[in-house]
Amino acid sequence: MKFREGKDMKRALITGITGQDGSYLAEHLLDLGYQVCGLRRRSSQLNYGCSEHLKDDIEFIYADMTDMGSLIRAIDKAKPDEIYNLAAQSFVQTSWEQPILTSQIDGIGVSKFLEAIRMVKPRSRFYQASTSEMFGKVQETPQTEKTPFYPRSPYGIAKLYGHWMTINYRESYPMFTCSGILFNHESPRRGLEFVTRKITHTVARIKYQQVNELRLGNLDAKRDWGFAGDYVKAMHLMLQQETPDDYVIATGETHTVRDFVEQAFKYVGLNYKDYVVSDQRFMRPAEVEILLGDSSKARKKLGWKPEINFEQLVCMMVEEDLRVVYDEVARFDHGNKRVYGQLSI
Ligand code: NAP
Ligand code: G4F
Repeated sequence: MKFREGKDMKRALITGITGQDGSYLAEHLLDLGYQVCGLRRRSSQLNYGCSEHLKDDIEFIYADMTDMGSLIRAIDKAKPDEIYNLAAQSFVQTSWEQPILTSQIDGIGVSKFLEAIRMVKPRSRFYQASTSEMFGKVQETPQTEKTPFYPRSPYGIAKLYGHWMTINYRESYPMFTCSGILFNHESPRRGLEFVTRKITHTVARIKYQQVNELRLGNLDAKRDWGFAGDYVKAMHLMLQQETPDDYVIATGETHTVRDFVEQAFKYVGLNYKDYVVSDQRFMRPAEVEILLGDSSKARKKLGWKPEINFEQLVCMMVEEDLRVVYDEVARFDHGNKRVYGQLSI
């Protein structure tokens, strides 16, 4: 399929289109008949990331969240009815190593984007990818839209700034700006450094005897894990309402990292205790111990609910990684064995 043209088609601009959520959202909007433009940054390798399979259906525009001129030009070129800001330095651990870059992309970048929209196309509707990480050291459980924030990482703090700027713009100007406070959501497209994908990918490598251990940090941390494909539908629904608002998106179930590990190993008939090794390198300077979301507001007002549960999510991810690793093994069997070493992420 080629990039769609048509006068009456709705136009969407997605930042972070090469990432996990950007790819699922692009698929969803294309299915709904949107023209989709995606913002991507220049890198030494041609990078479509998770949206590689959609590259002929999307109009890509080069821009960077830290470069306001490029954002202005991107909005002018895309002329979007809806804008989804998913771009971020999204890995919490890295935010301690690169706190300033994280603030510039995830915090100030949102300001730049909102200003650019106000200047170029103030009538377009705006979605900001806020996060349960803003609850941090949780002040109540479960967390709702009214729970006070207490971020515990440079990432959470930068995101909280972007969250409040999004609210401030709709309170200051006649702009339609929404924030989705999304709890952890995963998929086979999740980056390999995030704990769920690290687990399922390593389980597959253990199954195919490429490695013999899985090094992890805090196994007691609890997360409310859902499926990314379900969560992007909520983003779209938020921008179809009469008035802009903020919504918690979550499953309402929480599980420890240990639960995830146990389930993933069980799926391939192994006992996690024989393979998991505790490694200080993966402990956080300040941990978010528990996240559990109450998405009643979204369920009532948006009519949204998750379709995939925890067990289905783990199965989906392990199954896909078994396929991925099988292909890797088949491809590299004749040559370079280094690809099978223990990942250091
Ligand atoms: P992801 O896979 O890490 O994708 C992040 C995207 O942001 C990538 O496309 C990346 O492009 C882009 N990006 C990074 N820095 C940029 C910059 N300076 N300028 C332009 N683009 C930049 O993240 P995700 O899991 O899809 O998450 C999407 C959004 O939701 C993020 O804002 C994240 O913080 C937020 N969020 C995620 C979750 C979750 O559980 N997944 C929960 C709550 C909120 P490159 O490919 O070039 O690196
Ligand atoms: O998978 P994680 O790295 O995700 P985290 O930190 O919860 O952040 C994700 O969800 C947020 C929403 O709440 C998003 F905003 C954010 O962008 C990202 O998508 O870690 C989950 C938990 C943590 O408690 C961590 O300490 O797993 C624990 N963990 C234990 N061992 C590990 C490891 N995490 C990673 N990445 N690697 C480990 O080896």
